[in-house]
Amino acid sequence: MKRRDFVKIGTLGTTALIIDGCNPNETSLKNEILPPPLGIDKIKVISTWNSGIEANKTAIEILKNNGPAIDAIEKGLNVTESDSENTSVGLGGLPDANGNVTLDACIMDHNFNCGSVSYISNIENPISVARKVMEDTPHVMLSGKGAYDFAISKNFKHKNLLTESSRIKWEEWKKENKNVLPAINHENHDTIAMIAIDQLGNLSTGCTTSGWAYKLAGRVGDSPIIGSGVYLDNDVGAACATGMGEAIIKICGSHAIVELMRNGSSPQEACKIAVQRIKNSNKDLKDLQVGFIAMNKNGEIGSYSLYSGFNYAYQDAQESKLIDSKYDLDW
Ligand code: SD4
Repeated sequence: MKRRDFVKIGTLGTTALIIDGCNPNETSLKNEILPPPLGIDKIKVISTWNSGIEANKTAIEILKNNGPAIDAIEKGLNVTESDSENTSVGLGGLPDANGNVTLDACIMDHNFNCGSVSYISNIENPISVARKVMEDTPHVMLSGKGAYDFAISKNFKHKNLLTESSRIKWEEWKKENKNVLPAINHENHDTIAMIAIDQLGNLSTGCTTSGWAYKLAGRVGDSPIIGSGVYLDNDVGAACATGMGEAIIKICGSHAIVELMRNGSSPQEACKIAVQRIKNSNKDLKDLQVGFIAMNKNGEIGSYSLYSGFNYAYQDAQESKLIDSKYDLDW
């Protein structure tokens, strides 16, 4: 009998012994990489803010049916993008200073594939356009008119995203605030960033937003920037961000968290260290809210924000709940 080979499958530590046929004269045992065992107990979704609860419900159904995490992310985020009540994402998002709604979104899968659109207008579901950039082009990021034209070429429909109530808010802002930007604080947020793990143990992540309300025309935040708004290494974990994009970009926030997890930090510790970096790298912390969520390869989760008031939605096969994030400072 030849050597018995035992195959260790990835980080799951599963051991498989395959006997090749039953002929005693042909007693070869051969190595074969088996797919890891499926596990409905493995699936999990986390999303920023309470609007994540509804998005997670759509995402978890996909995962329960053994769908891939990337589908859960796209379809889950579509829910929030199409919710006209959410004034920070997609339809109904607050416009820029000129009254134009411009959107940022990105998506990343377990094989380092990623796609992104920034400064795109008149397309309700930018996360789906980002996925098309990832899958149908050799590029990672399309922006502005190019991103819009690409979306139209892929049969996305032109749509006016400025709802009547968002238009009225913008008119009031112009009148009352003399063009001073509202703070990104506990009252002005709701960008959705999501992480999902599927039955095969693969992670995906994505983020979609209309960005900072009444921003200068042309402004792009952290949300479409791979490494800032989201990052993922399937051997380690994933992280994503909400809050003031300018501060998140400066420390490549989501990438920093994944690297911290690679070096042994728990998701919670890694998010906290990233927030501390933001605290140390900005002199004026007034109104500077940032929040991170993270999940490692084993499905452990964590979060941290600079100020109180940040929460995130958790969903697994059994339960859905809103978790108050740990934080550094009280408002
Ligand atoms: C941005 N990070 O455009 C986004 C804003 C945000 O909750 O997250 N708001 O900077």
